Amino acid sequence: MKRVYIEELGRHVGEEVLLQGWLYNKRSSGKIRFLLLRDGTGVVQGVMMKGAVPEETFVKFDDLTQESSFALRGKVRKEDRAPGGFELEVSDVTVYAIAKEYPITPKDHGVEFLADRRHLWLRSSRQHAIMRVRHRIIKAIRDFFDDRGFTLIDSPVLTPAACEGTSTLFETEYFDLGKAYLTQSGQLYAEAGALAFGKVYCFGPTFRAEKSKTRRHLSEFWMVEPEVAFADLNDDMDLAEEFLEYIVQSVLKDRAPELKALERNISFLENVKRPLPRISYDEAVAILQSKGLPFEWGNDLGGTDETVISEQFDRPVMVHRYPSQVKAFYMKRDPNNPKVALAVDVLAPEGYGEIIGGSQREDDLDVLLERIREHNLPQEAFEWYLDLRRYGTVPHAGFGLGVERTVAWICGLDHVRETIPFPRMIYRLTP
Ligand code: NSS
Repeated sequence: MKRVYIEELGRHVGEEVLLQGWLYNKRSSGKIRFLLLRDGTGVVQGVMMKGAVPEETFVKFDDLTQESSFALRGKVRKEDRAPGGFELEVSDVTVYAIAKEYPITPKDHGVEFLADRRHLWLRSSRQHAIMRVRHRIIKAIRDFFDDRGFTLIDSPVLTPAACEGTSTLFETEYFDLGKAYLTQSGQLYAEAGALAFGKVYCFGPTFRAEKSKTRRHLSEFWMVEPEVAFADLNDDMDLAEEFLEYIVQSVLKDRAPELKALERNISFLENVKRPLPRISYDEAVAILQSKGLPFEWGNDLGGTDETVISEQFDRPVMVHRYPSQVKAFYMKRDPNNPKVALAVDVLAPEGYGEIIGGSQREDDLDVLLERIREHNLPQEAFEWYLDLRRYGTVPHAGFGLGVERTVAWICGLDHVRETIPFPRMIYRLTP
């Protein structure tokens, strides 16, 4: 007999099939028993009628507890009233393992209770919907760059130096070579890649020893970082807006049922079309001050500031040219105003905050050396990076998109902890 998945049932109407999975729920009414089986692709109800199946099959209903593993054989029937549109007329039940009393019941649990049981929580339909959106976002990310001639150049996780400031570095002993750090960003290596291959991206886990307990911060998160040679800040913003449009439209096209299950209001997502608004940091400051916030030029935008700015727009907004004093050492200063860096942050609407950070890079050897000194970074560790300016330096630019913040925004979640299978945060390392 053919083993099929629930999502394929539409192609097997009238056929006898085998479904394998876990008990999602069960109910009975009179002489009818319903077994709800989930198999990771959906949930379907198996229907057994007393007398229509052998008695020993019929009583297996009583043994099955929530999350017990079992198989159903039976005929697929179209049934508009059933969840998913199909049901199974059961002819046989095979029990694999009866589950002990399952800790996650349909009643409401606290989020810490669920987070401690993340390995089981992932089985819930809500987590299922989120992970399927996450997967689709990641596929869109890869497709976008692969289809546009970018080469994937993965950067190392163990690195000899900081990329995004020294205050959030995780460190470890590295044999006889001293300290190694978990990468905060693959950018510096992506720059080497761009000067070798023209257009590249790296995509992997990145680490920040963030002391902040906000709904936007993880200590381990996934970041995709394109880097392009012969590109300036405007090219970078063009790429970022095309990229965001592509991601959001791909999810809208292929994950509508999941967004519906998450009760996501998709009107904001439907607006994510080019061109995205671009405002300078100076204009952002003016917005904040006009709203009565005591914001002073020169500070970085905080979470609340980002929320207030993004609320002025119906789609993501790009804020460019930040004061260089709050930005990383590698960013090029604006030749027309050296107080600001050629940087851009993209803020998601509805208060989701920064999802992309990028910039045009400093391509002049002497200026870069000066920045490394100003930031008190160890020059030896950056010699290889400085070589990129010694040998055929060119204007180049790139950005990093955080996957988890993007998932939170697209799914409409109020915390990044649900956007990654096993979140790592200041107060959570398990499961
Ligand atoms: O620090 S970033 O703003 N920029 C970089 O790391 C650059 N080196 C990227 C580049 O130009 N190649 O981080 C980029 C994005 C940011 O917009 C967030 O979406 C995400 O990475 N990010 C985070 N997500 C979750 N948790 C934390 N702690 C976090 N930090 C950054």
